[in-house]
Amino acid sequence: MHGPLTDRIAEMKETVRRLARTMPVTDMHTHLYPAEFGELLLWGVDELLTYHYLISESFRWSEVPYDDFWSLTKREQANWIWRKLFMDHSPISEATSGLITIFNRMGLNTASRDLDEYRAAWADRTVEQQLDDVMRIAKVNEIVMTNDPFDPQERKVWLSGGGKTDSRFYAALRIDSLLNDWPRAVSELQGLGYQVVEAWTEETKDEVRRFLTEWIVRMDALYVAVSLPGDFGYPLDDHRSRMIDEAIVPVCRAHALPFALMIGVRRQVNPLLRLAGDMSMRADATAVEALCRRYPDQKFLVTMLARENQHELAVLARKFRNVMVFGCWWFLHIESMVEEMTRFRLELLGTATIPQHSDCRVLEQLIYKWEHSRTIIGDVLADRYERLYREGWQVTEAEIQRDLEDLFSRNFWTFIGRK
Ligand code: HDL
Ligand code: ZN
Repeated sequence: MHGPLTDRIAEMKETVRRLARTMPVTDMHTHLYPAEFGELLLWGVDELLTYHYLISESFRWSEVPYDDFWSLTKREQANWIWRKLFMDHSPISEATSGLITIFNRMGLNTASRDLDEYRAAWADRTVEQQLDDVMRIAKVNEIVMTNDPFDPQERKVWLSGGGKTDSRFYAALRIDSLLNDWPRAVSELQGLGYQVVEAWTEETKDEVRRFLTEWIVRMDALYVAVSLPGDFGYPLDDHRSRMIDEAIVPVCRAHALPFALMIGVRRQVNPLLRLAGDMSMRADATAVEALCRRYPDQKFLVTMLARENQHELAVLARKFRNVMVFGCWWFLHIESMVEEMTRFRLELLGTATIPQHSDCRVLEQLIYKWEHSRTIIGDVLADRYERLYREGWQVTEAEIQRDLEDLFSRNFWTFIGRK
């Protein structure tokens, strides 16, 4: 590149924007499934409108009893949400504006605002067609699922030998109840034929390790994952620390799998909202610090839910190379937070981070969640390059491509030791 510095910077920024817009993504945490999982894969207009983010936003404009809403059919719920969040008020939140982006990218006439027109446009589409089109538009090549063996619908697919017919999808073994609801986990495990009791006996430890091993192998899981409340502490003289030290970490190490910690949830602060009733809470990063120090050869994928924890988590990743910070999770998956977090993550970690995952629950959300994130991540990266240009250091297009591939895909696969 030659010519005045300002021209070269402008040219670089356009290159970054173009490559960021088209770079294939590995989406390393979602709640999506391939078609063989049937109804577990949510897609279509009414599922998009009854996404739990939109349910909670709708109740801000209504005094109706929660149960009146829950007694409606899904179509009636969708109509109510459409009226509240799109007709009576402008759809400017991340989740509402994202739906308009989806409709527009999928070729629907967003000017008509006609919900039945949108439903009719997709009425004859198959889930396979929608899956192919959405992944193509979103430029998402690989999707990592959230797989819970205690979910009967999900378990049925795996126990019938299924779960791996679509090579675009990968499994992550999710074990929340082992750590957060042990009495329920004991009951579920007993029902699955594992000889466990609530007391942490040697036989129970062996059986939990057997459960983890069998499901890691059955799913070919890329990592083991758990969400934890903000008051998660480690090490403590408690069930969680014993489960982590004597079952989860030993099995993860035996299979060279990362353990993904998603910390800072306060579940069901408003149970009347059901899935929409969870809240964020500040967490204690020293728990992650203690785990990394105790297990330097165990890899930890870590994301936290409170904004207040983000900077210290990025600093922690500078101290422990067995931590990989990932994503702008849940309430942080809004453009202002993605920008803020991506900026100080790149300033503290360079490109050694996984800046985003989608956390999608409904298929078509891949389109807006990744379009918004790509743009922001690209623009922040371009700003970092601009600083170099002003010091006489020019990046080549190949180097921009490499850095974006690291951020959008390669860092994940390298960290988990695959590819
Ligand atoms: O626990 C999780 O994996 C969270 O992502 C929850 O599923 C949450 O309800 C969600 O959908 N966040 O986007
Ligand atoms: Zn999630």
